[in-house]
This record gives sequence, structure tokens and C-alpha cells, in this order.
Amino acid sequence: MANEHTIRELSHEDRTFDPPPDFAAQANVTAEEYTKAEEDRIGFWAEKAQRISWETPFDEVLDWSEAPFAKWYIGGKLNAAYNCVDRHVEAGLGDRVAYYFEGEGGDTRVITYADLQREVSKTANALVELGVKAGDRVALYMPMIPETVFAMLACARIGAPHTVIFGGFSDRAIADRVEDCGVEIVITADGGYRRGKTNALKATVDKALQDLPQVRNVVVVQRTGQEVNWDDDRDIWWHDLVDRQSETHDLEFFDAEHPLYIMYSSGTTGKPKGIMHTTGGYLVGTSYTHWAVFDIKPETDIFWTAADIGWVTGHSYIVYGPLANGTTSVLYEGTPDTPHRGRWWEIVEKYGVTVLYCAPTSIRTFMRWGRDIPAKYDMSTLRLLGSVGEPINPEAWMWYREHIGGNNCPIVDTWWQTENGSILISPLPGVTSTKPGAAMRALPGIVADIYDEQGQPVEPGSGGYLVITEPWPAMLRTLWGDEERYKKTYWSQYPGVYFAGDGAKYDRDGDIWVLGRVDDVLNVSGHRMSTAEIESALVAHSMVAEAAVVGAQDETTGQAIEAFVILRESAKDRDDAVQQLRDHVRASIGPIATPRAIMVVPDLPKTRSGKIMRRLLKDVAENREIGDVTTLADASVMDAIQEEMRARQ
Ligand code: 6R9
Repeated sequence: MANEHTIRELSHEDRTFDPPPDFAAQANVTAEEYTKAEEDRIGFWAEKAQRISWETPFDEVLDWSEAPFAKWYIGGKLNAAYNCVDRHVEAGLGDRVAYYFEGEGGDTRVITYADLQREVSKTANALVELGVKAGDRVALYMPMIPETVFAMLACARIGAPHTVIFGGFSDRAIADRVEDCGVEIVITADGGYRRGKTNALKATVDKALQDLPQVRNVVVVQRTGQEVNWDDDRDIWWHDLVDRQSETHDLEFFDAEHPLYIMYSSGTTGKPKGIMHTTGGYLVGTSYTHWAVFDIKPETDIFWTAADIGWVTGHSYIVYGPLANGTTSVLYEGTPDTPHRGRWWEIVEKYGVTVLYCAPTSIRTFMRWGRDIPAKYDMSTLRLLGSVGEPINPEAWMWYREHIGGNNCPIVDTWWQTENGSILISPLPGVTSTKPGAAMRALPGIVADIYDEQGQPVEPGSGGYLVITEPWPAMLRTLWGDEERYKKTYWSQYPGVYFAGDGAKYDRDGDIWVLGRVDDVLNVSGHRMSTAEIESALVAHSMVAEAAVVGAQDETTGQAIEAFVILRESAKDRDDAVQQLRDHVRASIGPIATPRAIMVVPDLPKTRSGKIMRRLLKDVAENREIGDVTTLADASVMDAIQEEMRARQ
């Protein structure tokens, strides 16, 4: 029986899917990899480091003597951009395509590794001309265009850590980040394309920098051609600066622990955390996991991470992992419904995408639009599908498998965080028998567990807090300028152990299910439950495309469950829907999980990476002024929900 310190297991999944035999037969990784890593974890990571080219070999794999401050590959020297670009050209692969770029409006560019080498070298020379030195931070506020990759790699090439700010964030968010990490150079564009319209980026940067004279230069890519204000002393067009630079740039090599980038992650409270990654361990982690989890065959695969570069998923699996492995990727600028709802599948068909990696929020959106749309395209090239960012509801997993993967692609549900740098928990596609909705187990070389409040591992069949008990190469090294917060946030709940802040459970077979942020755990009459499982029960109903569940204050039960649902286009009768859904949850989970209220809404509040922001819904459910919305992808969503709420009262 679940006690008050563990999260109750609400659901169980009996469906399992073995890797298709022909897939397993050709897979990069076999089950022996787990045994090898268990026998000698440090030796395993020493071997994996050979995927990377080191100018000076490292003499020690891990120094954990000043835990929780880790050092990996001590004494090693390397250059991240050399590993992602130059070494492939030197190996004779200059003609291989690095990116098929697809603009939202249909403009395209094909960028080979040789092109990439020239563009990155030119951009590096440009940054040097602006006085950027190793260690200086450079901020990027960009659309999803090739120049974003050129700029990131140019920074890496000269040892200047980049901090990429998601192009949807506000001037306030830019100002906070520029100030926190002492940025003096910002790279942006006049604007980007979003849903067929242009959104202003330069204008937002101008506003952000009003009171920040520390920024010496703003480099501006011309993307949309829209009108921009210009400060002659500060602003420079990318084409004026970069185009005239030399196509070669002399490399310098950096220490394995040299900072590669800082990525800000907003907590629910307090100022954003500057998560810092370094060079050697991060490249080893992203390269290895990209190869193992996505079974990458660089000669033949067309890999597509359909995510934003401003999210860690883009850093690790659009840029560093795929390029370190010499992969051909798709880079798509726009939204899935521009100019029509089949855009993604058109891209899969056009480029013959073999491996697709995206977020559950996208899959649920496609479910809402209906299966007829993907059915119109030839997607037979797909051989593997991935999911990241949130728990994937079992029904969304099944839909992905059937309607996108044609029932023969393994699905890897990959759990990790900005802090982790690379995937930590995931099936291995040629090895694992997968279950819809489960991230399954830690990858080889990673040691994860689920603890109760006292720090004891929980038993199969119950839940608690997800922890990583041993350091790993791509882990964050600190929070920029705030070592105390680093220790307190991640290493203080259980001494010496990384606390992820996620709830998780072991199912009866001992496989891991990640249940989302611990702040999202509900407590109804003393029963601790996860929002994810109740949401999955709702999504399992044929009328529902998406659901978000929150715990709202309740005088008798402590908290009561309130659900917000988006109906599928095929489901219309709303009054009847609410009653049916309440009965459905009661029947599938039990009376304890019956929502007090279910509200049908047109959309849900989400972050840039598609995570539902439950705290805003909680504000609505508890009749409060809604909190900070600066990291919301589309702020108008909350207005629509409050409108519905008023109509209901
Ligand atoms: C890569 C990324 C991290 C948080 C993480 C967790 C949630 C990510 C998940 C998942 C369940 C998965 N999360 N992947 N939850 N299953 N496969 O998303 O990084 O933006 O830092 O978010 O996302 O709650 O703690 P980040």
C-alpha cells in the first residue's frame, strides 16, 4: 500500500512492444552495453570519449573530489566546432549535407559540412573582429535559421560561451539574461516568420538594451526585410560584417572543462537559473546518446528534431549531437500549421526523414486535427520516433506509433532536462520492449533511482522523487554566478545525489514512469497522486485531445482535482462531454481521482517547449490573479481561458 511519502500508482500498462526483429538486427547498441557500463562505469565513459577528437588526450576520466562540482576528462583539450564540422571535412565528408533548411515560407537551403566550415570560420573571424575573446559571453536572439547554428558554432570555435534566448521571449527576459551573464555582444535578426507573419526580433532587442549600455554591438541578420531602427555606433548587419571575412580561421583548443554555453531555465519562482555546460563531457554525452538512442547511421539517416534551437533539445539534438556524429538533419523554421496542417508530414516526405524527435504537445495537437492529415503523405522512410519534454500519455504514444510510425517504428520516450545536457532515461530502440508512456530505464552509464522522502528507494508499484545517484559527463557544472543555488537546488535534498525535481514511479515490472514536476503532485484527502496519470486517463477518451489537471484548494479534501480539456475536432457536444469525462475518469482510475470540475477550453498555456504551465491554471481554479506569464509561448491563451471561466460562473 502507498504510504503518505510516496506517490500512489494510479494506472498500469500491459501493452508492450518488442523492437521489430529487423530493427534489432541492425541496431547500433545491444543489451551488452548495459552490462559493460555496470561493470565499469568510468571505463565505459572513457571508451565513449573516443567518439570525440581530442587535441590533447585526457589523463583522468572523472574528478568528483569536490562534489557536487564535477570535472570530466581532466587534462583533455579539444574544440567543439572542430569536432562538429572540420574533422568531418578532413575525413572527406565535406559534400555531405549537414542541414536541409526549410523556411516557413517555403524557401530552402542545403548546407553541406564544407559550407558549414566556411560559414562558421567567417562568423568566428567576425566575432574576433568585434573583440570577442575566449570566455566572453555572446547572446543570441534568433529565428530558426542556419545563421543561428553558424553563430553558435563560431562562439564555440573561439571559446566564447553562447547563451541562446528563445525567440519568443520578451524584452524583459532578454534584459535579465544579458545582465545576469554580462553579455557585451548580441546577435539577432530583423525578424522571423511565425504563422505566416513576421515577428520583430531586433525591435525587442532594442527595447531590452535601453538601459544596458554594456552591450557594445548588436549583429543583425536580415531575414524578413522588415523595417528596423538603427544605432550606427552599436548595430551592424550580419552581411556587412560576416560576408567579407576570410573563409579560414585558425583553431585554438580549449580545456575539456571550458564553458561551452549557458542556458537559462526559468524556475516557477525567482530569477532564471543560468545552467552552465562545459565542452568535453557535454560533447561526449550528446554524441553518444544521439548515436545510441536514435540508432544513427550518419551515411543514410535523415534526422529531424522538430524543436526550437532555443530549447536545450535544439542545442543537444539539432546542433551538437547530430553534428558531432556527422549526421544530416532537417532544420525547419516554422510552425506545424503553416501554411497547412500537413506541413510536417510534407517535410518528412520531401526529405525522406528517417528519425523524428518531437514533443508530446505536438503529437496531441496532431491527434486533435485528426489522422486523415498524416495519412495523405508517404512517411514510409520513418524508422524510429522519439518524444521529449513532458510525460507522453499512453494514448498519444499509441497514436504516434500508429498514425505517424505506421506501426513499425520503435518509440523512444526520452527523459532529461536542461541541467542534464543529454538524454538520461530512455528505451534503447533495438533492445527495449517499450510500454506506451514509460521512459523505462536509465541509459548505460547512467544511474537513476526513485526515492521516498527519507531517501530510501521505493518499491516497484510506487512512486517518489527521481534522482540520479552518480555524476554523468554532460551534467551541468554550476549555475552561472551562483554556486550556492546550484548546491541547494540540486544536491541538498539527498546529500551527494542529484535531485531532478520530478516525480516518478516504478511500475510493477520495475520500469520507470516520469510523472512530471513534483510541484504538480496532487494531494486529495491525504492521497498523493500525479497529474500526469489523471491527464492520461482523460486523453484516453476518444473525445479528448489534451488535458491538464491541477489541485485546487478545497475545504474538505485539502485539494480537489480540476481538469482543463481540449476536445478533438470530432467531438462537439460539450455539456454531455463533461459528464461523460467525469464518469470515464471515475471508471478508469477510481472515485478518488474524479475531477471536481472539468472545463472545456480552446487551448492550454504552454512554455516554448510545449510544457503545460499548470501553475497558471491553478491560479484560475483558485480564483486568483494569474502569475508570471513571461515564459508563456502565447500569452493570449490565458485570456481565452479566463473568458470561459467567467462564462461558467
Ligand atoms: C529536455 C527538456 C525538463 C523537464 C523535466 C520533466 C519534463 C522532459 C520528459 C519529461 C516526462 C519525458 N520532461 N522529458 N517528463 N517524460 N520524456 O525537456 O528539458 O526544458 O529543462 O525540461 O521536462 O519534468 O524535469 P527542460
